[in-house]
Amino acid sequence: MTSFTSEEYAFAGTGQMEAGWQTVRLINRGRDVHQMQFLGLPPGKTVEDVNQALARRPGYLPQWLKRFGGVNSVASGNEASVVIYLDPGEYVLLCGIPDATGRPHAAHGMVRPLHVSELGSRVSAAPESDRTVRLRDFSFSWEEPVQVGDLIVQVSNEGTQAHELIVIRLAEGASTQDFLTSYRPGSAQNPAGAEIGGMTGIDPGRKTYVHIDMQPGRYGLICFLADPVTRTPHFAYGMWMDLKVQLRPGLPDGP
Ligand SMILES: [Cu+2]
Repeated sequence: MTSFTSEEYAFAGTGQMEAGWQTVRLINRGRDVHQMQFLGLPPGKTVEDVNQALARRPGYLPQWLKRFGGVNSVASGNEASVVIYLDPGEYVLLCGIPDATGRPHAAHGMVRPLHVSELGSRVSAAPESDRTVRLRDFSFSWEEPVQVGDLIVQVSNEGTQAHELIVIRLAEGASTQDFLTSYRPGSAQNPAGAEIGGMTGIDPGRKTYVHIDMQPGRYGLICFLADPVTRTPHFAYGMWMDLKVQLRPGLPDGP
């Protein structure tokens, strides 16, 4: 497991990892919600090119970046982890969550280079997953009933554009639509719920894994990524979902 920490506005952690399946944890020591995206740089592109693109169009990541996933939406004082497959090459680690003015934290310095070396001698395997959530243009599919417990959920992108998964633990009586309605960039508090992690953007065809601690209650799944042509966020096309998690009736309470 490789751990990173986030605060306003920087990541701390290693600058070098090995290729293959890697468990990545983000510990958020900041006040704001943060994420850590693993973005592959194509040959000839540098971190400076990413910074320049963000300076020109703050809200949009360049389409030439390869999206490998990463830890999404960790609230202040919390941590979350994912398992993602890294190819050898050069990467940027970046937080694309907007501040109150709509500028991504990346524009304040949450951009960091990472070198991924060739596969090491230790062969890494994909984890066994308890559940699969499929990302499509533009919906989530997650079979119900949802199990209770610390789950390893496979997140696979079966769409034609990049998608992300943000998991919200909803407040009593609130829905995912309530969360979206009361969502304000840069605000750490949303009366309708709190972010508990998820997977940052992954390219079509990519499979990743996220740890989610599912307790009885209600959850929301949201994709905030924008369509590259229309600039409309995917949730506005229907890419959100309400999930209910309950203990299975008829089973005795555990020890
Ligand atoms: Cu999406």
